[in-house]
Amino acid sequence: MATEAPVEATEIPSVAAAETVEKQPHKLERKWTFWFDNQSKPKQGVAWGSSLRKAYTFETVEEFWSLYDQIFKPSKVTVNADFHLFKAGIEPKWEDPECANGGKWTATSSRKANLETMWLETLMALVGEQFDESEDICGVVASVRRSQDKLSLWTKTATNEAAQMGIGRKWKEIIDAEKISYSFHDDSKRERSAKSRYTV
Ligand code: MGP
Repeated sequence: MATEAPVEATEIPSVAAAETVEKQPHKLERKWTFWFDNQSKPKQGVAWGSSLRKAYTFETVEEFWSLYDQIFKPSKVTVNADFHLFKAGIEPKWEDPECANGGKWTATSSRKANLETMWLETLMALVGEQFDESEDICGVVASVRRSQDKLSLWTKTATNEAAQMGIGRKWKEIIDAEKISYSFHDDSKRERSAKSRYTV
C-alpha cells in the first residue's frame, strides 16, 4: 500500500495567506472611465457637452462590477441620458484627439431590455479585451431615448475600413444585432443624420 509522503508544514499555505490571495483585486489590461450625460432638461443656448460628466475611473474587475451594479445600468436613468465607458484619457467627444479622425458603429433597439443586455455584453467585451483591433476602440455610449434606444461603439481611424469591419463584425456577434452601421464623425459634424459608410 502506498504511503503518502509527509507534507512539510511550511508547504501548506495558511488560511490567512489563502484569503489574502483571494482578496487581491483582479487588474484589467487598462484603465477605463465611466461618463454620464443627463440631457433630460436641456437648457436653451447651452453648448453640447455642458452636461457631460466624468464619473469614475477604475482598473479592476471588482470595481467594474460594483460600478455597473450600483450605477451604470441604462434602466436606472431617465430618458435623454447617456452613459459612456471610454478608455481612461479619452473624452467621449469628437474634439478629443483620439476620436477626431474616428467614427462610430451604431446599433438601435426598440426594446428597453435589449439595450440593457447589449450594453452589458459590450462592457464585458471591452474590459475583457475581446476585440482583435482593441487599440482602435475609444469606447461605447448607451443613449436612452423615448422612441428608440441606441448603442454606439466609437473607434479611432474611420478610414481604416479593414479595422472597422473587423470591429463591426465582432461587435454585431457580441450584441446579437440584426444590422449595424458605421458613420464618420467628420460627416456627423456637417449633417445631423450622417450617411452610413460601412454596414454589417
Ligand atoms: P448625437 O448625440 O451624436 O446624435 O449628436 P443623436 O444621439 O442621434 O441625437 P439625440 O437627439 O438622440 O441625442 C446630436 C448633436 O449633438 C450633434 O448634431 C451635435 O450638434 C452635438 N454633438 C454630439 N456629439 C457626440 C458631439 C461632440 O462630440 N462634439 C460636439 N461639439 N457636438 C456634439
